[in-house]
Amino acid sequence: MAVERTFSILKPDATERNLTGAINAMIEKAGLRIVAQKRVRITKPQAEQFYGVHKARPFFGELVEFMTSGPVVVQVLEGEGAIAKYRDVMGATDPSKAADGTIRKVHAKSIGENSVHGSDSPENAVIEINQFFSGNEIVG
Ligand code: FUP
Repeated sequence: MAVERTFSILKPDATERNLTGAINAMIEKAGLRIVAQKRVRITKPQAEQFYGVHKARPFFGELVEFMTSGPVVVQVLEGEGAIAKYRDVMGATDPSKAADGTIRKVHAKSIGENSVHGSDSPENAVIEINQFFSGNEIVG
């Protein structure tokens, strides 16, 4: 399987509960390498752009409000099949449906405050990484 990069966000509910290290340990234990990472505040326009695909959904306003409510940690993860692998490590969007041992099962509070984001395709991984990182910030 090819070495890939995927984009990750540790969301405000995770940073608020001081879970950056605990979640990073789960990421690294799964064999993914954190090749870029920074703690930032996402602006409203950035959140609206990032989640543009969900613009018409009833939860869009709440989602943007939540993602701008506190610090996040944006990351680039690298590894074999990193995109699918990180989706497995994250678990289902709704933590009550997430498999045991996944980040969302262990840490997420609800379907909205679900601790982590991970890209869902190679195309979106490139778009999302480029929204938050310049090339020289990624060190593999
Ligand atoms: P995921 O790829 O697992 O992050 O899930 P989606 O792309 O379907 O949804 C993106 C975010 O929208 C979720 F992380 C949380 C939010 N969301 C809700 O708040 N309610 C929903 O019913 C679905 C998604």
